[in-house]
Amino acid sequence: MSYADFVSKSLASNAGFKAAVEKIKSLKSGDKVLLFPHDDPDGLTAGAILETLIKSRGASVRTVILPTYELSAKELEENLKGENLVVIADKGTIGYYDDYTSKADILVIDHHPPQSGEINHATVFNPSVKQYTQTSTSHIAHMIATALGVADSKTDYLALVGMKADWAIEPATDFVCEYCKTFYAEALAKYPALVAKVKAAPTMFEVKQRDVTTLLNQIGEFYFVLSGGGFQYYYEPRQNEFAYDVLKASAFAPWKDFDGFRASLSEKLITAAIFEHFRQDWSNLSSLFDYSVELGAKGNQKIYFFIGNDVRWMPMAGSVKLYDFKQRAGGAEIAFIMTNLEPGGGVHFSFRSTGGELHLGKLASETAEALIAKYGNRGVISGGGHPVAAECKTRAAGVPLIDALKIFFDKLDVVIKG
Ligand SMILES: [Mn+2]
Repeated sequence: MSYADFVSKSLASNAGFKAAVEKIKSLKSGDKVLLFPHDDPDGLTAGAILETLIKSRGASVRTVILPTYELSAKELEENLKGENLVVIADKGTIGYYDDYTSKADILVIDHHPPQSGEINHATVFNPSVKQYTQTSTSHIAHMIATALGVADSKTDYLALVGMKADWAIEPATDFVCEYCKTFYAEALAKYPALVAKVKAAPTMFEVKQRDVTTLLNQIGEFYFVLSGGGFQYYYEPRQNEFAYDVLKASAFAPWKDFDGFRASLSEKLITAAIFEHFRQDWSNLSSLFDYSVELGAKGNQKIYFFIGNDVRWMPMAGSVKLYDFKQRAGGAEIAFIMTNLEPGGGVHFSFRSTGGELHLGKLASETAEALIAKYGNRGVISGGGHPVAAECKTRAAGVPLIDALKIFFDKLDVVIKG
């Protein structure tokens, strides 16, 4: 099947897709749109594609990039200035977004599994509403661009960067999620230099092997670092907005290598400084994780624990370190629980495993629920994820570290023994 066929088949079978396309199509000159993309690379690339689409209809668009995942009612109210349409991209498919339809027309473009109830009034294009579908919001935005006939090499490139950063594709190991297959097969033929395997320093995406990478992985890591990765790991203030501007200003070219890509950027000096700072922090992390302790086991799975203060890039570096632990443990499955006390006092638990009995997403969401039961602040405190990768954060909810640890270890104890 060609990608064009995949898009027309999806248009016929997914009412949300069709409605999203109609909504964008109905925009005309004079219409005003407010766009909220998530501040990670997938959200930013999806945002850049959606901006292009909206402008192609003659409407104007204002993009607001917030350092949060869920869009709160307060954030919407503070930013809404009479726009007719609000587009929420890669910021979850969340039941209470329906309440926002009393303020404006709401269009949700997303790929995360829905949470906190159903959306019945807002328009939603998210293939995961029916059943969990691995993809990225950049790919969803690209499907809309294709349906509207405005996809080009820049939108292709943006979609690929978002797909890579959200793990929907792993060109260095030839993994492609089912939903992205037709798009990727054509991109592979069109942009061979982006996805060719090269011998270079492994990026944060080289988790399962460390021998080869690709230019797309390098660019994905670059924007991950520049944006703060949705974790606000900043070296400069408001780096997420800066990353979005650099991304939009960067014209796509068939770069030969990473140096060629970096030489094409609009902000060479600042982006280079940020990236070098990251490189230093990253190289320190692997040895820092050597101070982790083995806490216990769940079946055949060994559980490692780390705690630190202001440890940037902890979840990504932890994903890489896992395989180091696994090797040292003679190939046993590993769960790695990392804890970071963030600069503002928030506690961040990050969970990664190579597989095994512990369901990390459940552990993260149960920890979050226990924290919310005591401290309220639902949405500020949040937690959840997949069986092998999950996060739990207290952010500005004022949870003392010692309490967060007590609540977490109670849960872990129950889960291990349970
Ligand atoms: Mn995403």
